Amino acid sequence: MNQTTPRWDIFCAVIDNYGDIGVCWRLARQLVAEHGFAVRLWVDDVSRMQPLHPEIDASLESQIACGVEVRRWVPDFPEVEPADVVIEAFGCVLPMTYEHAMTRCARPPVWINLEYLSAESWVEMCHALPSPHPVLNLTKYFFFPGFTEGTGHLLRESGLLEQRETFRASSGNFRDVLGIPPPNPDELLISLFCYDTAPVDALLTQWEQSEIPVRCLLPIGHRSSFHLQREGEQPIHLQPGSIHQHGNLTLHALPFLRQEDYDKLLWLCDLNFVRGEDSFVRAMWAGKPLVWQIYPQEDDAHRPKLDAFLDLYTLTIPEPALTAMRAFHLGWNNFNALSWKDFIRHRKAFESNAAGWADYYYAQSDLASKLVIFCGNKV
Ligand code: TRH
Repeated sequence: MNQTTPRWDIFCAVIDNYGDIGVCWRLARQLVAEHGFAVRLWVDDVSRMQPLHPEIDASLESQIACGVEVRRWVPDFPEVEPADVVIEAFGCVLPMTYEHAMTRCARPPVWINLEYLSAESWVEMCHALPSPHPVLNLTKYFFFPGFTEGTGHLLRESGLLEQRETFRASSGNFRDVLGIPPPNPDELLISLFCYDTAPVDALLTQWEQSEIPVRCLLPIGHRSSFHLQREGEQPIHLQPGSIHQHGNLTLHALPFLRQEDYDKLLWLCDLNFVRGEDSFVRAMWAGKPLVWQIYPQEDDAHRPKLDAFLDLYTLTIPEPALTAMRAFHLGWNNFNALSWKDFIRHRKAFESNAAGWADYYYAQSDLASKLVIFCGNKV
């Protein structure tokens, strides 16, 4: 690393779950690996990173992982020299001491607020807008991930789809490690990652009665165990490693996988149920049909965001598959009833849509590259 290596600081306050740190950790690694930058990742809850990257030692104040300097973001923030580019992820508030240090720099850092992903049309209008600090002589820029040219695009490592295809050509070892039997063209392999609010029991019941057998892979390590509730029956407790079989459903409870292995799980499956932001985008890159559970907000504030995505995602799906895709998403997000049968009969249309979707967005530049160009023009 020489004197001229660009230095970036990424600040991540973990609100809940894994999405905030999942995105920041992915971006930090990419900036190091593909752009050769010196990146410090400041995280208030380092332990939340550990399931994504098990080599992380949550007890350390500072450590290097994949070339990224991972620092605990403590309330009593140390005096440090600000980087050339400062990213506050998802509107987290920077330490006051750090903001003041930014004002003392000979050339103030480029300050970015990296926002959440949305397909809504207003994103294009707000992307890259400056926001002058009310008191200090600093300007912050909004950077929105998104799907259209006027946004910051999607997070994606270079060569990802080539890696995906290489993995698909020989995934036997990965299957063995997870205890998944060899591929069976007569069954559907499905991964399931969702919030507790999803109608999981209704779905599992429908899978038990499904015409096509379903093998469901459920990473549950993020909870201590998973309770399967059957009407009139005692709850079934699943631990990572346990297999439950009922009717046409076989359910494999898996541990929480490291981020790279979660990608492989998505690449392996015929259909992926994903949630939030990062797993959602990763499922897009898998090029297989996905079902998204959006992060629920009060007063159904998430509904327009869901609708905006569905409008875009179903653009090239012909009727009646389009209506079925929309209806199933609304059901999975608790806006109406869920019908697996009505959904899965359009599998072929969903498959070609998902493959085309991944290829289309793969041809765009990725979020990290757009961010680097944007900040490079400001430095
Ligand atoms: O965990 P999430 O629900 O995170 C959410 C969303 O980002 C939401 O928009 C945000 O407001 C909220 O956090 C604060 O879902 P998400 O975004 O999919 O993040 C999960 C991360 O966990 C992602 O990086 C993939 C990773 N993961 C693994 O690495 N291994 C696993 O086994 C699984 C299931 C997930």
